[in-house]
Amino acid sequence: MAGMKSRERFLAAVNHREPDRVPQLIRLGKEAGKKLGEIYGATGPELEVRIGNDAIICQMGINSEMEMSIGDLEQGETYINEWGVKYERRLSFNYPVGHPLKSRNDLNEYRFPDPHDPKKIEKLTNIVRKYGNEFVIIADLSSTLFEAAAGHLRGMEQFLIDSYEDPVFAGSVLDGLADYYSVLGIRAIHEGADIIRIGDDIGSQHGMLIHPKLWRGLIRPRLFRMIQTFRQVNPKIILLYHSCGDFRPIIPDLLDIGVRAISSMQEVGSMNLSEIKREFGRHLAFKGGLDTQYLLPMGTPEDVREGVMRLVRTLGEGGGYIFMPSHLLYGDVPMDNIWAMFEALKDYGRYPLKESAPEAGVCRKDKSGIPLSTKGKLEAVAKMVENGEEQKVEQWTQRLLRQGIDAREILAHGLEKGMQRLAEQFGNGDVFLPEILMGNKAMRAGTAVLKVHLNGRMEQPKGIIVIGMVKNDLHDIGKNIVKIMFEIVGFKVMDLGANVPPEDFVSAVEQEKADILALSARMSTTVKEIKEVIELLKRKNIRERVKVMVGGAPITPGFALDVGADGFAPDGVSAAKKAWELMGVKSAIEVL
Ligand code: B12
Repeated sequence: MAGMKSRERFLAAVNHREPDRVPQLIRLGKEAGKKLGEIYGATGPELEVRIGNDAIICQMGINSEMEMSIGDLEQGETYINEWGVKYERRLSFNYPVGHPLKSRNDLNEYRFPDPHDPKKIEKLTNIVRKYGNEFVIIADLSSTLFEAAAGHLRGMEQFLIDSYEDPVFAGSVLDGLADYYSVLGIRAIHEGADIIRIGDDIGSQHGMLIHPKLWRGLIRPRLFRMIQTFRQVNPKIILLYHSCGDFRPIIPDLLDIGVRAISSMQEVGSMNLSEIKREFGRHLAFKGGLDTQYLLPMGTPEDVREGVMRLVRTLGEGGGYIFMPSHLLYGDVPMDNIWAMFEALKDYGRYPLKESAPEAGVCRKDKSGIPLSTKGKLEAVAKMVENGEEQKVEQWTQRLLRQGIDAREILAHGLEKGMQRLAEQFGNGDVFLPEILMGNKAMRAGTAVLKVHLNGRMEQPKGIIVIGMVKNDLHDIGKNIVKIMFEIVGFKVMDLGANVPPEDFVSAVEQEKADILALSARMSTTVKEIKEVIELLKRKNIRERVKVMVGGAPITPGFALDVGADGFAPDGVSAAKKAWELMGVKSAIEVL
């Protein structure tokens, strides 16, 4: 099987046979293309061949203009294309900013571009001529329906409203697109394309962007019609469907209507890749999967190696897998990680997979002995908390612990940092309550892992702490972090929750024989409640029996002093250190 040609290798994999190695189709964004282009001295398809791709994709759909250079546009410069869509140059993208179907009536006058136009097929013809013998040629007709209608022709919000308010109109826009792409697809097949790629981004991090029922009503029948048309021209034509994000609910539908391969296999939401391989792997081939959100830009080369190995082993058994990152490679991916990805695919992608190279080795260390880019890994965890990715936070926390990263580091610079950033965004109106709650859940999943880990190393309870939000204050996210920190460093914590009246604090201190009372206030309007609690402790003659710690964003060290508190701390980690100090433990600094 050694020395297979690219074409043979790719087709074997798509047809569920094990080739000599896992085929590759890595797509390059502008900056990554430029960097690699300089190294390899090539551009375009030639560069793709040089980096080892086994297929060439020819973008023919409406979204091809988003990334292809339309002349050399300046930042902010705009142009209107033949669809009537207005694009604006933003960073390295051309964003659709104006839509031709401003009102529903506009559809009556609207003329779709002519799919018979000879220019539409020129690029594909050249690619087939030059590369068709050796490589698989993919004619890419995306964005095909939903994304083309919503993102380009009508505007996302408008089209979503149309789908509910006026499904006949929404259907007519989609029919126009389906007709256009059917003709273009037929021409591509005649021209020699091996695979037709169709698709729209209909998935997000946590599920589908539109309800599967809506997709089944609006999109599925039109895709089916297109696929039937293509099959009439060439019964063997392979249909590859692409969506980013989580689109698992409609995978059975795709199989039903004749799709034979799917991408981009982002492992988010319900896209559990091993389950998907188990469930659909006999009939569907998969392309993509290597994470471009965290792993490639933020992981270490070792992480990337491990990621490639895991992916190839999860999706590659028995063929049916084409290696690719889950999106284009963008400029944020360090070159070291790109090389690590290439190398790892060589090492782990040979069939039979079980006999390819052993597990990735341990992390390389820099001079200070700290694993390379610990910062990047912690940042990745912070980002996951921000995204509310509970499962991922749990897995990564475990993983970082296994890699020898200190639990306290993970807590302070990963989990807590993510939560704090999320809260800031909430304050600015950039995210809303659901995101806050999901972030909170994700953080707790991580801290649960850390707690077990740290408790094992800590001494027995250092003391008892009563904690709560003062009266009228419901902001318990920060307090929960502090509580977890206290527990992690070995305190028994009695949490009274939020909106706690002064009397309840005082009686809990008495009943629990608390060593420390930790009072949290998050609003300028509730900080005065701290004073009330301390006054009541005094009136009950128990002030001297308990240390009082205060905290919360509006609290300053000066305020703490004024109200006669024993300690203040600005965040969870320093709150825990402070608590040890208040207990008279000299080595508090060594604990955290
Ligand atoms: C999330 C949030 C909410 C959520 C709370 C959910 C929850 N379960 O906590 C919801 C939506 C319910 C909410 C409601 C309200 N909110 Co609000 N909310 C926020 C927000 C965005 C984030 C707060 C947060 O969680 N921060 C993250 C945590 C990690 O930080 P932290 O609390 O500061 O905690 C850290 C430290 O302070 C310290 N710490 C905390 N406690 C303690 C205790 C001790 C002993 C120690 C040592 C240290 C310590 O360690 C923590 C960890 O690092 C802030 C905006 C902002 N800019 O922060 C507004 C904010 C706090 N909210 C505000 C307001 C006004 C309200 C509402 C009145 C709004 C309304 N109209 O409904 C209500 C009031 C509800 C109530 N009665 O409490 C204002 C308060 C303004 C002020 N005057 O101070 C803010 C600042 C927003 C703003 N734009 O001004 N809110």
